[in-house]
Amino acid sequence: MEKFKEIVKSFVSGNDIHVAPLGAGHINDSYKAVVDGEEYVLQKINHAIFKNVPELQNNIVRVTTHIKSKLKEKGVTDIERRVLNLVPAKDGKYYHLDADGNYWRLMDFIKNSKSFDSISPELAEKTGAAFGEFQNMLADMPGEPLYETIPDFHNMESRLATFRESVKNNQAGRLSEVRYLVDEIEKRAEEMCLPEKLHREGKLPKRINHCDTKVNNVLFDAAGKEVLCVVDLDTVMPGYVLSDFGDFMRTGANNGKEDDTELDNVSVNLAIFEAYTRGYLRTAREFLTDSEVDNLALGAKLLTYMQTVRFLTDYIDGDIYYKIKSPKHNLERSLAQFKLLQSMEENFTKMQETVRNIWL
Ligand code: GN1
Ligand code: MG
Repeated sequence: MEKFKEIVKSFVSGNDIHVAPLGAGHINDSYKAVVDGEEYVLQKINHAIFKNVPELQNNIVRVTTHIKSKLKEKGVTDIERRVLNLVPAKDGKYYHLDADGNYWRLMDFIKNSKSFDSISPELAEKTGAAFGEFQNMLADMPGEPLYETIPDFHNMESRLATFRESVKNNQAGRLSEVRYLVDEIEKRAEEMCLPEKLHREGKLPKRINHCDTKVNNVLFDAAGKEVLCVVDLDTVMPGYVLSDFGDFMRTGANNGKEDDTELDNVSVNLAIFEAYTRGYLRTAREFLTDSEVDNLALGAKLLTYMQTVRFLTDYIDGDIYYKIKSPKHNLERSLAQFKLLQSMEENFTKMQETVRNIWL
């Protein structure tokens, strides 16, 4: 507790300081800090994953500053609830490096808000509109491209290269157990690298993406009706819009859980798929090109495939990236994602038609 208080005091002064755990991300550690009645979110940034914290924080400052100016232009009055606000440390930096080499940041806590961990079509449509609007507000952000906080984060070619390296090294001795899944991944490799190919041919642009479009990364008002803002901006970086679209479908349009061990539960939920597409295309319509729209449904398969690969890579490596809750957690996650992918493959024609019908 004393240590937490010292960290908080590197950002803001106060006499009465309380810190308690908050939320359940896979990557960073989050806390709620209350300083003389003022509420904040304190986070320890996982710098094994986000290796360049100053650049990471600089991205978030640029993105939130740009969104604030957009909201002002639109005449929005409660801007402090519509976008994250980073609190600078007393030395002016947007992070604090402690004596143990850990990086911390502080943000204002958005009051009277809630996020959802389960989904409905109504919620999916609002979430789609929120992420579309997020991309739309950032579509004209000036300056250099954002820093890639995790290089090649959603680049399938590079994910496969890493995966193949892990398979070759077999450092945890688990390969024989997962051979079948490795083969299933290889069968689909070429199809899943299509977006990278299209980009090289000049047919698919990169834009500012959120890169973690889960429903619980959207804050709603206390009644759960109106969207307030998009949070978790660590992975905001250049990418294909199909990635953001696809990652929502992977997480939201699944009848089961991401790590469901009951594989019969896992399948694509087409009502959620349709509702999110409706919301997303409403707010993203202004800036999207035909080739981006043509590849949205592929994005759902691609991000599900990518996550199958990422969880399996971590299992093969001996669980060095994701926090796990049981010894086979990464394998169970990978199998559940693969089941979802198979269901999307079965329903792919319907998914494409849904996108096309709403777009036209
Ligand atoms: C991680 O921690 P969380 O849930 O925001 C991961 C995502 C994965 C996700 C899998 C930086 O996100 O890319 O899709 O787990 N974030 C990072 O559930 O690797
Ligand atoms: Mg995240």
